Amino acid sequence: MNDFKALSEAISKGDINKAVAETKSALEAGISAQDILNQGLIATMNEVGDRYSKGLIFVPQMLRSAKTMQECTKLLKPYFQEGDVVSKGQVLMGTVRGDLHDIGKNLVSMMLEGAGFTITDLGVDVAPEIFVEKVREVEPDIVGMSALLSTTMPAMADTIEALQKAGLRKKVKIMIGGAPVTERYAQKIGADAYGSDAGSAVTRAKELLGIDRSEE
Ligand code: B1M
Repeated sequence: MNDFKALSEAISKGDINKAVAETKSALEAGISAQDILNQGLIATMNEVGDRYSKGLIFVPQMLRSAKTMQECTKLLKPYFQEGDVVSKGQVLMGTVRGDLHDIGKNLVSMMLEGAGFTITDLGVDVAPEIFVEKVREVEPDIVGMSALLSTTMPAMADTIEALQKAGLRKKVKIMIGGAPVTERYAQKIGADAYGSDAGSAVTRAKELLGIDRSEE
């Protein structure tokens, strides 16, 4: 187990320069990008969330920590590249209506891109009708939806319904994820897959498109 105390403190305080320097030195020390991500960055954001729940910090601090984490994540991106590969498939990605959380979505997009998928990122607060419009335009293989609030999860079901009404549902596979989302919820709303984290999102995406290891 690596010690990410200094990195963790810098993210908690929202000290971007220090956090970026710590991430760089961890990489230089040969610590894997995966460990930095899981044990350093994500673990700290979970702690930040806990402190927010307890009323110890407020939204501006949470936002500052989030920005700091995003800057650190950028440094890890090259380490998640699987090499030059022909696109494995087109993924249309967005955080659903009413939801502004994008760190998880960006991470999932980054890992999918690294694994050879082409990403069209619609950003945050994406209304069902925008998903529909973009599915027509981009013709993706997979629609990926992220939600971090229990109050915005229903927008995933609304989006699936909108795609159904537009006659597009059968043309795409749908994958959902985000902290409050579960496998059960995915089944309930008729999504094709649930990704619990960025790594499993890549595995699920490959499964959805029938890409097995021998084809990689
Ligand atoms: Co918000 N927030 N937040 N927040 N925030 C949570 C989610 C919360 C759990 C904090 C808490 O109370 N403990 C809580 C939600 C409670 C609930 O509904 N269950 C909460 C709240 C209440 C709020 C506000 C309502 C606060 C307020 O204003 N009073 C507000 C809502 C704004 C809105 O969206 N309309 C709000 C605002 C914010 C900030 C803007 C300040 C900031 C977001 C900044 C940003 O994203 N650019 C923020 C943050 C940072 C958090 C926490 C601390 C961290 C989220 C995060 O980035 N985690 C969060 C607490 C927590 O989650 N522990 C919290 C790291 C990230 C890598 O993980 O996003 O889970 P995650 O993504 C993972 C997996 O979930 C999965 O893979 C990712 C990588 O492993 N995954 C997918 C995600 N999407 C996927 C899609 C897939 C597959 C897998 O397929 C397509």
